[in-house]
Amino acid sequence: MKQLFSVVFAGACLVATCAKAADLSVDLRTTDGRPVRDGVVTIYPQTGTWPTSTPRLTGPFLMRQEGIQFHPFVLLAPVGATVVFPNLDKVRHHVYSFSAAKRFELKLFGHEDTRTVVFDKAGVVALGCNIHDRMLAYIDVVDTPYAAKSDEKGRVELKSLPDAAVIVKVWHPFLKAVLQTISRPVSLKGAAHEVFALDLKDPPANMSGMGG
Ligand SMILES: [Cu+2]
Repeated sequence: MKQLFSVVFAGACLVATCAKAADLSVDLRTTDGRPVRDGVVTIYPQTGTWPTSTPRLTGPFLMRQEGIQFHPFVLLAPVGATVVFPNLDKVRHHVYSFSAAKRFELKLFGHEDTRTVVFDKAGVVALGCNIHDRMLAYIDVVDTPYAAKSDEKGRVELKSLPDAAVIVKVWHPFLKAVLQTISRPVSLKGAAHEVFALDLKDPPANMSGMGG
């Protein structure tokens, strides 16, 4: 979907719409008003593409294994990022993904051992471990420089965005929606604030918790 978007609208960003001036804060809530952490907000132009931009998401990008869990539960990374997978446990892990955006496996590796994987395609990569079924985490590989993850208060802050008509997308692994994503058009100018109510399904029963 994101790829299609880029191809269809591959073109110039009008200079007038690309002046950087807007700040956007987004609050992610459950339908009964509780804050939702680990949601990812991405911003795309309604028409055209962002000009060739400096990626704002800077590494290192780490998905560590500690306490028989992945940390963080959701990692945000730009297309092309090299993600490091350090094992801080005394047991071995066998990390894999069957997701279309990146299929890979890191065969058994042990304590204080590290592997790296390059994520070269946008999309969500669900991670598991062949040894420990309850280990679950996600890497959201994004193709926009304007992206951020919600904190424990459900808050996302994006500074110095272009003044432009944009699509604000929200992804959360447990969102009941196609591709676990909902979106809304927003006209950015100056300071803007948006609230999204997310209808979430329950996490898998055997999940070992959402590591920070
Ligand atoms: Cu494991």
